[in-house]
Amino acid sequence: MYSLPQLPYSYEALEPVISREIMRLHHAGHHQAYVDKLNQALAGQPDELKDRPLVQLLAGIDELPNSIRTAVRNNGGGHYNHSLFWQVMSPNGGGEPVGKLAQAIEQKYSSFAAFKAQFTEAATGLFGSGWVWLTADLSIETSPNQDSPIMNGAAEPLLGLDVWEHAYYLDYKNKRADYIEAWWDVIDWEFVAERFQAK
Ligand code: MN3
Repeated sequence: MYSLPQLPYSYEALEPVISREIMRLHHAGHHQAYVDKLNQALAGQPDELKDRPLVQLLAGIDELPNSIRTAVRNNGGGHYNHSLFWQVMSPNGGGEPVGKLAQAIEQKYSSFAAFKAQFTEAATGLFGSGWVWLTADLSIETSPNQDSPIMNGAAEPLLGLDVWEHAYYLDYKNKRADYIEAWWDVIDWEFVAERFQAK
């Protein structure tokens, strides 16, 4: 059985970038619902599927039984994506990465500012609901709905940004670009760098 992970900070910790109200609804409401529906989908399935680690469950999404494939895609994806999203943010976040991650980003994008501009463009341009990712090989990718790079068999992403309206609408209304711009102030680059160096 999957369960809702605790946030590594309080609901109000990311204010003013993300309000207490959004964090509470997003974590205790939306994320909890993904966990509950994932558990419902797996109930009655063989132990092999129930016991399979989430990353492997999602990597093998196309081989799952028809009857649960869409539910696991949406809700297992939602659980995985949000579990990462909470961790890539911190009340002490912001600034720029340092060390090997900083060097690698500069090598690939020429500067952190250029990387930030490209990531922001992908996030503002994504139509509808979805996510923007910094993948393990430092590419910028988007995915619709609750899809995740690991569903294509790729390595786990380093960083993800939720651009579903539920992530910002209460605070920013239709101004997605303002949410994205503010979000850079809460990115936990230390956490992202640890993921980068652990791969
Ligand atoms: Mn969300």
